[in-house]
Amino acid sequence: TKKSKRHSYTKYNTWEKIVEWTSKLTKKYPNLVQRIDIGKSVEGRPMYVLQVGNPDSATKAIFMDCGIHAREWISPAFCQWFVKELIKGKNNIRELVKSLTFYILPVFNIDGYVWTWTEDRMWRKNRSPSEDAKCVGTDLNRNFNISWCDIGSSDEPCSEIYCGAAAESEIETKNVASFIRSHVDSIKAYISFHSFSQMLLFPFSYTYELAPDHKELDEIAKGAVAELQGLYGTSYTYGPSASTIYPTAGSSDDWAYSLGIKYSFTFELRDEGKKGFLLPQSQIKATCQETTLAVAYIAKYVLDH
Ligand code: ING
Ligand code: ZN
Repeated sequence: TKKSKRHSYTKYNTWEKIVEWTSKLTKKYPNLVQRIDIGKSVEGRPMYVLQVGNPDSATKAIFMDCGIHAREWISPAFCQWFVKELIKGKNNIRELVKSLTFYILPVFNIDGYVWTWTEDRMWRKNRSPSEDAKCVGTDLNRNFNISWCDIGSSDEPCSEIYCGAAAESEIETKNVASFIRSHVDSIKAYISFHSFSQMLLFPFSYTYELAPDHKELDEIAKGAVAELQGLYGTSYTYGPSASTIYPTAGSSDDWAYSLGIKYSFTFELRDEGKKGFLLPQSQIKATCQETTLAVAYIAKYVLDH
């Protein structure tokens, strides 16, 4: 018999390892974890959302995605870690798992992620060929249907921030958007994980105007960042994406917000740029621990409001 090795949460895992992990989780925790196939990537890989927590569809839900950009490896590592935390259900997390449904997409841009393991570590976009150019890939965080391709985007297929042929032109965007649309009544929060810069961002991204819920989002971000910083003193800034990082149209957080999902956040995880996308594995654990505190803070707020 084959000896099953434990999943490593403190290493970067290949897509194959991540798939195997999702499959084992659903077998080991059938009452707590469900694996939902929300559609295939361009190259045909299945996009799995893990549903963790209260299975009642009337329960408030939180949607989280990691790895929308291929090279930001700490992001999928965080989603894996966070699922483990939910399953362990220790301390303050226990209440969250009982009272909320978490939908977690550990790798949004799977083909791109595989590409960073096999061909080009610094790849960002997905792997869809464009019709009239030699260049491959659309920036999935410019492909959502909100002020599409207006600002901080490019209509040039060779650009790193190519917005695609149309809003939701990419199958990965469409799969995620369709899933969220079909669960929009229960989804109260949307949280997306990127790296790097150590920031907690919220709408708007596509305009410098303040969001209608700015004050509340700013308060939540302040509290979440305080939790995060309390653990290891990691410095974080927070605020609306447009003024805190840079303006961009077609991003997932603005789109989710436009759908009525008020609590919409984007994390830019460690570091501040020293290692950047090549964050050493030795920092995975601390990054995930501190980020878990911030996410738990947001989740608790959502539960209480
Ligand atoms: N940064 C994000 C990007 O898509 C961002 C910044 C976050 C823009 C949220 C809009 C909304 O460019 C990285 N590192 O990808
Ligand atoms: Zn990113």
